Amino acid sequence: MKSSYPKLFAKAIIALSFGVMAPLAFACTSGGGGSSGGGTPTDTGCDTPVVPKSWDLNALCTSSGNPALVSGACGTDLSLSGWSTGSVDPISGSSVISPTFVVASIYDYGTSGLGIVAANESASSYGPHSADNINGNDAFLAHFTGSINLNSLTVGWNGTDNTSTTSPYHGSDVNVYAWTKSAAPVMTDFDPVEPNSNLTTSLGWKLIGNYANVGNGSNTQSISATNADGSLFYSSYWLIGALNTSGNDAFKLLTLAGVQCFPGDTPPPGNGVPEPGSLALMGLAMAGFVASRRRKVAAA
Ligand SMILES: [Ca+2]
Ligand SMILES: [Ca+2]
Repeated sequence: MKSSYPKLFAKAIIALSFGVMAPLAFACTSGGGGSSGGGTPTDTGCDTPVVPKSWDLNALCTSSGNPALVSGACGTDLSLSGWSTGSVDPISGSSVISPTFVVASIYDYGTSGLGIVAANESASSYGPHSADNINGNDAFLAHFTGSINLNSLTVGWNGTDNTSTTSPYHGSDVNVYAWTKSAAPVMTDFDPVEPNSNLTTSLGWKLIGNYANVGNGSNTQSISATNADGSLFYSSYWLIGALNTSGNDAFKLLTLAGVQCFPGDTPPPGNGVPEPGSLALMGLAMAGFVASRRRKVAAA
């Protein structure tokens, strides 16, 4: 079959265009879709393949003292920070509920898992040192260096199985959210009045699941974070806390597991990668620049 030179040239241009366009067009579609036949990429996201990851927080998180205060570094690709609406009035010294999240400490209780100690709580044996929703809602913010789809967690201790008759804790509901914006989350912007309804997409948080009375020990809580089309949802920031308002929940976080995109595969929310909108604007700016150059060349 014969082909003229201009036709080959046009085909090469079309092929090049697709080669450049495809990563931008499909950057937000990640995982789940798999590949289709015919050699045409339908998804340049995280599906082929992803890297299974797991984090044993008791082993990985750097801590010191007794009880052991966690520094925040948990291995090479995860850092944790503690947040709570539990606070202390700076003048009276009494316990108050803050209108926003404020920084809280994380302590490592060995195989019982990590707990959150808010400013109005104590890290001692009898302090409410778990992630709880009494006197303020406590939460862990997990920041991964990569783009992660969290798919399970375990708790080392929970309020549901607590045998103490004097403890107010008799539940262990765990609430999981993922961050959706390109800029990092500002935790002090969080409005805790109705956390479950306000942690919406308008604030940048995507509700992944409200898991009732998560078991401890060998129980594993599955997490399913997907996009509307069923593909896996990835983010570099995940919020795991006792964020409902029933006020009897408590747990200590022991492990996290998920899958990670290959580096550069999909922009992870929270790591400052341009959003599709700004990529489109960049494309328009480039088109304008090229057109301007052409006009100048024509005029010369
Ligand atoms: Ca606590
Ligand atoms: Ca609390």
